[in-house]
Amino acid sequence: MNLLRALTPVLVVALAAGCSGGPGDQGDQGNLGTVPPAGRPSLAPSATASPTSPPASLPVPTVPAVGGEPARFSPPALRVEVITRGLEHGWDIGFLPDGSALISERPGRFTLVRQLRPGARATRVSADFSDLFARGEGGLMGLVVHPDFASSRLFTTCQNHGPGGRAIDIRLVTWRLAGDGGSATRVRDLLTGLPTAGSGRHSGCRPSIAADGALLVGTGDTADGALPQDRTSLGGKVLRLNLTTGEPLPDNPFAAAAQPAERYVYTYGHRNVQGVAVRPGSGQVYTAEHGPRVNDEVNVLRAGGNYGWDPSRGGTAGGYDEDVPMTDLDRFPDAVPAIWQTGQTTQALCAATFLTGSLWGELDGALVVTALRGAKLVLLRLDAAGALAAIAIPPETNGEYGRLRAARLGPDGALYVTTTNGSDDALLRITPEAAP
Ligand SMILES: [Ca+2]
Repeated sequence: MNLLRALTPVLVVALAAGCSGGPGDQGDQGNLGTVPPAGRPSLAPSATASPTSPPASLPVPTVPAVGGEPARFSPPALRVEVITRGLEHGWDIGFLPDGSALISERPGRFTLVRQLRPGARATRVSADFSDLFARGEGGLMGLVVHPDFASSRLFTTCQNHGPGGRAIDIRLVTWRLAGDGGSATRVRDLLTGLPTAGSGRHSGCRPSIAADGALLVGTGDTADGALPQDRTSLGGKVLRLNLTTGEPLPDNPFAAAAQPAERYVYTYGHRNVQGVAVRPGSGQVYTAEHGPRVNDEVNVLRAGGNYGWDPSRGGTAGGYDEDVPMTDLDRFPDAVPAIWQTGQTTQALCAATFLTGSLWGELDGALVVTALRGAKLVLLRLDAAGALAAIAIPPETNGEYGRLRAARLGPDGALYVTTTNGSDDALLRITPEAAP
């Protein structure tokens, strides 16, 4: 209980600041939680579980959950700089070869930040969002810049599609940015048919590019209890596809499935995945996932793995029963336990990315996760095999900036984070205080 005792003073302050509100993405900020792990895999995820290696029939190992609190470490002091303000729910950040950053904002807006330093000039990028369905948690969401952007000027977003205000689906859309950065035009719908809710709830949706160039997409279950365990639905999954063609990759775990949607599925049994991070040098992929009122999760992905969320209780419960465990090992003994759960309060974990480079000193290699409701960054140190070794909450970003959403490592090695409080949101640049 040492961790709990250490956090108690902060918890009291956070509670005094008020912590009402619903679960997940729409919750209030300020609820710290206790960061206990609900599970620690005794069988470390294999470093060979890369996106390129698994055969379709790879069995998911049985990994017993072993409770226990993680070790805590004291992070070095961080410097936080406000690069720009005036954003509205900055959802994701893409870095361009000219040193600028492209930000997607949930109501349906691209903003180009021309320099990555405080006081940077931010300009609007005109784009057609006439079909965007921006409601609740849905709208314009994640974004990836294509690796060949210097020649193609392509980037791909994930967004709710609903012309005339009627929710149709969530889709991946590829855009081309004009040479002057003043406008973006649609090139193609890369993938359509991701389910959506009329409320916008649990829309996901985080694209990230894996080490092998595959596009990985974390999706949400749209608060439909049947979807997470239904491998023929694209909701409540991590998808894996070709960034150029939109086709599922031939070495996906269910590539031979009769139903075309299932061929995209890399992992299933998820609730709402909004963080997808590729561990440098290992090919391991980590996700951050919203829990219900408890147990947000950080997971390491295994191709074909079931992550154990089933609010339909095997189809016996109608609707969406959120009292089931985030990883239901009774119903799915082969489900893959999280490497960390937030415990009895929700942090509303959102984005995830790895800190890498000598700039970060002792934090080099740590996984950083943003929290919406928790309004903080969480740092996770992993061991060589990929299991959680220790955890820290930097005080500089604990409540100071409100809800934090996007997290991407910039070309300068600094961490860039967006706030998501709804008005005058900021792009933050975060580096170790001791860095030059
Ligand atoms: Ca799970």
